Amino acid sequence: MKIIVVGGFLGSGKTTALIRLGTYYSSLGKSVGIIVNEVGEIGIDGDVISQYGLETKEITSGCICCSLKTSLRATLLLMIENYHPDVVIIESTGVAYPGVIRDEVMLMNLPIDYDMAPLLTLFDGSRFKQILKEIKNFAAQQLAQAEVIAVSKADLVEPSMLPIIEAAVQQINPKAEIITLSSKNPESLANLIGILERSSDVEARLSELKKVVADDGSLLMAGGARSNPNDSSIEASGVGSFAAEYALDENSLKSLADSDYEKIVREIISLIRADVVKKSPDFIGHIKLFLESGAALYKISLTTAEEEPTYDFIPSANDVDSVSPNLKVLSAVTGVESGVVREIVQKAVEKVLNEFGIVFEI
Ligand SMILES: Nc1nc2c(ncn2[C@@H]2O[C@H](COP(=O)(O)OP(=O)(O)OP(=O)(O)O)[C@@H](O)[C@H]2O)c(=O)[nH]1
Ligand SMILES: [Mg+2]
Repeated sequence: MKIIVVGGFLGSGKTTALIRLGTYYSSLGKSVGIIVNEVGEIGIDGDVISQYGLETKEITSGCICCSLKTSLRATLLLMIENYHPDVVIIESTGVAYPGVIRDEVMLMNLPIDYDMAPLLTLFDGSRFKQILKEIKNFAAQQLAQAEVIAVSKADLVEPSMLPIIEAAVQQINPKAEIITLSSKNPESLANLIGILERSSDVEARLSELKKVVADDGSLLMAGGARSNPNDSSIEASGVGSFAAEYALDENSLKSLADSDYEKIVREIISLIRADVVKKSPDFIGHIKLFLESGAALYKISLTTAEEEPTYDFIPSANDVDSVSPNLKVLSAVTGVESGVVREIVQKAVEKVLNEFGIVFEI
């Protein structure tokens, strides 16, 4: 079994990359299990990944590098027992220290032989300036343990900027191998796949870790240096977040045209953005909405204050009658407290659903 841990700040392209990786390994006849951790109580990525026919387990309501280490172990063991995956891909939250997750997996004494792929951390090249401005120290912490750093969304980066970004990232972590990645460029994915074929030296890392493991078996902090064991990566990131799921009444959807669904998600995200910008003008993070009408999925996502939202329409892979229409919203942004994010999101969703005459329950 091969284990791949994918980290990187909110919205850096982790889910997009792992869907492509998972689909590639499946095409080779390998069974692929994906574990995705999201910081809110409601997860969206698990639903998205499942649409691609990949076996997915979600861990929500916290971060698997902080409070949810035991959930990760339980989920991984269950997946191994029930599904016998050849490849397991673990997506950390955007506010996790991915190195801690990799180390925790190594310390689990898994009852199966496994190879650990080099620790992969994505760094969003298209948000280079915003990352430096908003979360420089936190991003550096995330990158500190990476063995491979993929400068992601390379298609959105001015070609002359790429070497500058690569050099800056290399300075943060001189040991890491730096590559570029773009969902629009199959060659960059092939390169990544080649690199993930390699294995980390688990024994060597374990003997390093033995020096810094606390009595209860958990790591003391990202990077294994001694520090406050209660350090939370979520707090360190300065990100406020809120996630909610709204059940939508089927009858009230009947009068909608297909094109209304796109309007709904676009309007909600633009209202949320407008209010977040008032509090945090240069925010970065990930605001994502996922509306499931039964027949189709409408996904929209925003990762900075100024960008155009990315909208996707995905025909539903599920049986139409088995799905209850719902809307999931996950907002995690810098510079706004979670309670305020909650107010902003609830206000925006309720306004737009009411406008379209949709009866809902939270
Ligand atoms: N142009 C471009 N867009 C990308 C690329 N990779 C991801 N995106 C877009 O960036 C947004 C965030 O991508 P995700 O894959 O959801 O990012 P993530 O890191 O999983 O986000 P969280 O799990 O919320 O932290 C989505 O709108 C993607 O479509 C890329 O290589 N190029
Ligand atoms: Mg994701």
